[in-house]
Amino acid sequence: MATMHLTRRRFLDTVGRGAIGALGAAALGCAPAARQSGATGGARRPNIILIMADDMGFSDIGCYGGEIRTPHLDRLAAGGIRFTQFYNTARCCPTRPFFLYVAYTSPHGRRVRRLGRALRRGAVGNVLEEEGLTASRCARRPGPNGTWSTSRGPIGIPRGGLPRPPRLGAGRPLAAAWEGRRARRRGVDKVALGKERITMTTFHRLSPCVWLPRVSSVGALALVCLAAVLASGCGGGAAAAVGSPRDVPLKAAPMDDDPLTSPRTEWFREGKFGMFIHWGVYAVPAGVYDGKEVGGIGEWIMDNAKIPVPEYEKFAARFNPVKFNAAEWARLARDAGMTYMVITSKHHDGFSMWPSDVSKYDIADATPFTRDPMKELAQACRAEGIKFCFYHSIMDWHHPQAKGADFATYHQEVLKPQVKELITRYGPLGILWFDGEWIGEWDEAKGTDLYRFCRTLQPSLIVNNRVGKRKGTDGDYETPEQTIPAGAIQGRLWETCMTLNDTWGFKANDQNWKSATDLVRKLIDIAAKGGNFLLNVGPTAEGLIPQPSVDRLREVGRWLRRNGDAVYGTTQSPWKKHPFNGRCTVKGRTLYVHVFEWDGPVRLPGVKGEVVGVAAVNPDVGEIKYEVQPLEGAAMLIIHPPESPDLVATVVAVRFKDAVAVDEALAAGPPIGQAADGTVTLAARDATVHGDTARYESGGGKDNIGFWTDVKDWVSWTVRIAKPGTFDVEMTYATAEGCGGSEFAVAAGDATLDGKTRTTGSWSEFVTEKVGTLAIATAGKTTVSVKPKTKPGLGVMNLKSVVLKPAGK
Ligand code: FHN
Repeated sequence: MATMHLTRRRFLDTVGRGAIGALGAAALGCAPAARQSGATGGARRPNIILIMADDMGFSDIGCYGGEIRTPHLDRLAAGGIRFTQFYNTARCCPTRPFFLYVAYTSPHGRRVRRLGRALRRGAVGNVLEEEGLTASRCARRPGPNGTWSTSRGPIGIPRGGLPRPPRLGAGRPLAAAWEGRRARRRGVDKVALGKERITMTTFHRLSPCVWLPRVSSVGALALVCLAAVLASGCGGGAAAAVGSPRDVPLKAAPMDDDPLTSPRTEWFREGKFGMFIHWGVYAVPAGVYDGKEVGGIGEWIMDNAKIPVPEYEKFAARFNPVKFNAAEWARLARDAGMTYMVITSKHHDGFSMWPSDVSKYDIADATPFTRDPMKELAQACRAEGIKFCFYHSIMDWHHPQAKGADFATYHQEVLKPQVKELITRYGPLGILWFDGEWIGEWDEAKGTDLYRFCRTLQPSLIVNNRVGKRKGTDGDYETPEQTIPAGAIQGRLWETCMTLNDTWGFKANDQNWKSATDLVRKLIDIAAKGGNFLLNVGPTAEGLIPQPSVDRLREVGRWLRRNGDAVYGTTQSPWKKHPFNGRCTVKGRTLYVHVFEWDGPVRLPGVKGEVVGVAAVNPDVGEIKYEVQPLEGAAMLIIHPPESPDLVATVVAVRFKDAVAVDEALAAGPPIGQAADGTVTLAARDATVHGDTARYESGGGKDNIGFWTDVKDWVSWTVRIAKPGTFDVEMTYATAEGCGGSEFAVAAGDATLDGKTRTTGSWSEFVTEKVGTLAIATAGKTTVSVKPKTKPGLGVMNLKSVVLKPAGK
């Protein structure tokens, strides 16, 4: 890559002229095409001279006054990407190449921005392919001595993409930095492009313009500003930085839409990572009452310390968060890479954090604080492009009618009116996150009614499953708490909520903070299972987010800024169990391999489809070497450790020619073998679930297949039998009252065995029963399955394991 030094005056001159050119081009508007089609010979040369230093990746394009490798550019043009006329007989130098495309008001602004991002990631290939254009010659190494050839010949993009501007002191030329780094290894400092030296302040700001009519610097400055306005006007802002989520708007949808695929939940599925905020009166005692530390989570102090209502109300009178700064909270969420924020409007203590017309126990009437923090936060989030959402507790320890027979009054005269206030005053909201639904006064019917009430007020709203009784059909998505499911939750959206330390609400003495590395890896683990991560902060009564939380969130954000593409908008991994210390996610034709710890090469069995490129998402980790070895009709992808792995998680992007495809059996990992005594243990966590309702559930003592409400769903395991024979089949399962009597068949290869469950008392009272015997005559790989036939009750069973024991042993 060449570096050129230009005096500031020359620079302004250049940019000025560049801008004139761009404006000129823009003014020429649609003319360019004509110009293009009208063969350049006759048409007046565009008054923009661009020097497209080849490192912009249009290697195939070739510029430098050289002829454009037309077939390629024409294909680009054919794909609707209008930058042909730039390169034809022209040398020019855009301050931000893509700005120039936008200047052309190309209708493909979004595509151009994607191309921009791809360029930076050196993934031109797949974008051009997505544009239906072949770009075989894009990703190539820089010239032997690290300089970019100035020949008219194409030079490409360093494998692994273009260097991201390292965070250097202002103004330090990038190229030099890039070359410097190489150079330091080689001991030279600068490289040249022909007789010119180019300094690039940021990767895309190439400054030389070597041939344009002179303009005064003031004129140039004015034009630069105009160009900036143009850029912001036309293109809606230049390419979003790599690693940032798409800004998906809230979208309304009919009441009976399917949350799993509805446009209404698109932003949620894209965003992946949110900030949970437990903030309220409980931050005043901060875990201490009567001079004693109160055990348990901070926001439960009223209940844990059995504080009488009048006593607890005194804390409200002391709640005065003068240091609260909504913009700082919203910015922190954005800097952490979070795309939505869920704050407690009212927790179980019944205190309303907004001025409510139906309660005097609120921020306006019960505290000295005169502002509406929820209004300020809603505005600050919108300014940062973060979806604003509310947590709201159905349980209310303060309101006299919120329990027992009076609950109906509380329900109709407080709960629903307050929910309406929240939606209509602070909306449109992203999510209403209900909680406290476990009280006896609440039931499914009320849940369904409240769900419809919310969605009628705001059809684009998302509502969690705690609007009902956390059944698999309640609300729009599941909310595992403080735990990450062992496997992907099939057929339902889900979101793990978790504390940064051991409490949701602020406790002064709780300093048991998770590390940033642990948090990033949890986010990856959750994304690899198709879920969202709602990570909590508990601000102080003054309105400050504890510094340890701030530090960790910022660090998570730094990792996401470099690797976010491998999280935002991804879908779950094809591997249920990852044969390496890490996880995988998928987006389009790219498989992202997130390696937590390198223990030699990563081996991924079962890859199907042609791998067309492997590169680190964050090029700072260096080059990625890989191999693809044949494996039982598919392939084993082997990825070698890079020079400087990311100690948090190294993300490798594996691009496929077509869709990411994996052979499930091979991906499921090695078949389950027999123990020394010939026993085969088939645990729920290792099962492959077929169907949409049944799924593996873990955490909270659970370790079984549950939610098995569809008799068509079934489970299976791949087993390798070394010692064939007859086996006693034992099954460990549980069924609630009235749910026993499900008939099922256990099969191993061609052998089958029928069985019937009985009521065990509850979904967590497991029994182990012998179902019968099965003969497995041949050694080798076979599939063992459990398929229900009938289901008299709500669910077939909760299945913990199936064990095959050599008969008579
Ligand atoms: O009791 C609450 C608890 O205080 C906290 O709000 C969590 C967050 O998900 N939800 C309940 C416990 O499940």
